[in-house]
Amino acid sequence: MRCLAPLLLAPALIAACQPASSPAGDGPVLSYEDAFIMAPIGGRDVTMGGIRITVEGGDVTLTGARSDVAATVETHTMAMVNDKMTMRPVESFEIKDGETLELKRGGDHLMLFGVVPDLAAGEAANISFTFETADGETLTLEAEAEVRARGE
Ligand SMILES: [Cu+2]
Repeated sequence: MRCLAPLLLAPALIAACQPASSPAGDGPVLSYEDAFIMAPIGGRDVTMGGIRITVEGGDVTLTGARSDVAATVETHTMAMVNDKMTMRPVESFEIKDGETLELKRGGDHLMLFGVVPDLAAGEAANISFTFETADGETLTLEAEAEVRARGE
């Protein structure tokens, strides 16, 4: 948790810790937009979500995600199998310096399992992403996701 030290020394630096970044400003800096989770339909406890994550200042690898509203969050990709689009879990996604990883419906996406039963459109939910930098450091990105209804 590299944000803690400067945060304790100088409260003014709190802003520098959001989004996740190295304290000294060197190393990769992550930002995000359009984080969402689809409201589960028909009482199901499985749904998908998405986000756009951009990195500046170095390559990172997205190695995991979790949320308070789901038991587990997986990263999935889509692939053609026997002429059918199917999805499968992937261990990680690499994001090159200056590039944006887009997780969305119909492409690479987030899959949430064991979703809390009362999650409804219009609510907000957290998604916490874990990254590894090229020199083996761990970064986290705390995203606030909008819960969306089908068709939005
Ligand atoms: Cu999936």
